[in-house]
Amino acid sequence: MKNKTINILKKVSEQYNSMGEIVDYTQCINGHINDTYHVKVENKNGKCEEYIFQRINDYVFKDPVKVMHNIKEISLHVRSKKNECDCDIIQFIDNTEGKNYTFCEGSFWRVCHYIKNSVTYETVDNPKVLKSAGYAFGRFQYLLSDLPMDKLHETIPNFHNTKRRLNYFFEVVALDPLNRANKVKDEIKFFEDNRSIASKLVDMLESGELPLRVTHNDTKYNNILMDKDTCEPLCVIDLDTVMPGLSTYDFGDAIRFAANTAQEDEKDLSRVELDMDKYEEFTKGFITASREFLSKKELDTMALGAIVITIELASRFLADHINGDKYFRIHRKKHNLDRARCQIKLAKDMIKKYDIMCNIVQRYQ
Ligand code: GN1
Ligand code: MG
Repeated sequence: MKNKTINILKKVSEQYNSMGEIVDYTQCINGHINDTYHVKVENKNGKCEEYIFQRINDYVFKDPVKVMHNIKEISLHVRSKKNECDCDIIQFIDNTEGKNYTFCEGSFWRVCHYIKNSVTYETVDNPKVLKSAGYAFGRFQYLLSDLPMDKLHETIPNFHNTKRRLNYFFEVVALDPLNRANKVKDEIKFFEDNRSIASKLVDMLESGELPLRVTHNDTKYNNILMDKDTCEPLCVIDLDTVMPGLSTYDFGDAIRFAANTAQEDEKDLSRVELDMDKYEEFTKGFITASREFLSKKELDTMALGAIVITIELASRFLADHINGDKYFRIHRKKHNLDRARCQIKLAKDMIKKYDIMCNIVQRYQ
């Protein structure tokens, strides 16, 4: 396996000008979709350089060229506003053909410099560091708020169409190809009970109460590279799903991940709840960065966004479990079921805390 991987990485590196010799690599395992490698290269002068090589998952992204087109548009737009950026966004290197991706051995690859002194976190220990993460994601939306939407492709159609996600979930339950739905009846009931809350934001979009904006759509805390020493955001990464979406979902997804007291796949559900200090710090940062350009309705639905996206992701994890784990990479048996249960527990806790969540958003408007 190791040999096969290194050979492919070498072939990819040959498509980049004077990249030098690969001397070492490690696989990064925190993403659920693409394959990511931290690669060390020795250049002609004997100096070590570090890169990130990523194979795009084409089961999930049916048209990687469109994904990379979007990323180019976004990078150009954000870079043209350099003076307004406190936090960078990831830039991929052009290959010898001048493209920001490379086709090699049947897959699409992309390469970027490894950002020195950067780190990503799966959980947050210190609530205070969340304010700057909130600011970074809010600012990201602000910077893209004047990028014409028709410049971007929809890389995964209906990605956060929660209504369709739930319809699909119930179709999978009905098909139950591996006889797994039978064993998760309580979990399925949760989606029956909460189907109407989960549909609310899509209804508001359809009725014109909420606008589409260019949004990130995958605002996990580990999609910001943080400075190892200062814990300040350095760079927003994972731009694959940047496309038209609801601002509220970006806020909500970040809360779902970063304000959970436990990790996304925690098995001990007694450890899973919404940490209100973390919630408040993130909210402070996000709303400060975005209140100028978001509508009152959008701000008023932020807390609901956290509930809706948590239910949505829970349904995606459980559908994938029932379907045989085809979409999200798993690292243990029943991993997607553990993830789904954790998100259900978190969503239930958010529903209990909904009024307090709304009050906090109100405070920073
Ligand atoms: C996936 O690959 P990663 O971990 O950045 C998924 C997100 C989910 C997330 C849950 C394209 O993101 O939608 O919220 O897992 N990305 C895609 O951790 O489906
Ligand atoms: Mg992602």
